[in-house]
Amino acid sequence: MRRLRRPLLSAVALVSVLLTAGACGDDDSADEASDVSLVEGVEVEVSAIDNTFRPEEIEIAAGTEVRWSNDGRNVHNVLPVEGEAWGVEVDDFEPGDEYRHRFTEPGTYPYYCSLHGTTTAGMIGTVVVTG
Ligand SMILES: [Cu+2]
Repeated sequence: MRRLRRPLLSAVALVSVLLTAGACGDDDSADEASDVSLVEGVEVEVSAIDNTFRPEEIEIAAGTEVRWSNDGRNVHNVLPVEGEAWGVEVDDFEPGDEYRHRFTEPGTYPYYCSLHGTTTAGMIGTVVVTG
């Protein structure tokens, strides 16, 4: 039970640290974010448990950062159904690990865990990014 519910302040602090640090290895969206107003101080969390993403679908404004945390006892991954522009592999997403990605382009981004699901069933999730 490492991951207790965190107060919002903590999430804001985390985002601030990331922004201050400038280079975040997990967030590869910075380059394409120049013409999008970033949603600062907001982080939407998806919890990966065994074996479901919770919530399975989230809706966010473009520029918002999503944090996936592995709150289960198994390794998982987060793979986009289309492309390889984001996502995290099992080695970097063991129990207790987190992965962040900032979505800057409106659209629907389905994803899945290839260990416990397919692109259409099982351990799947969707990020809906509104403009
Ligand atoms: Cu999984």
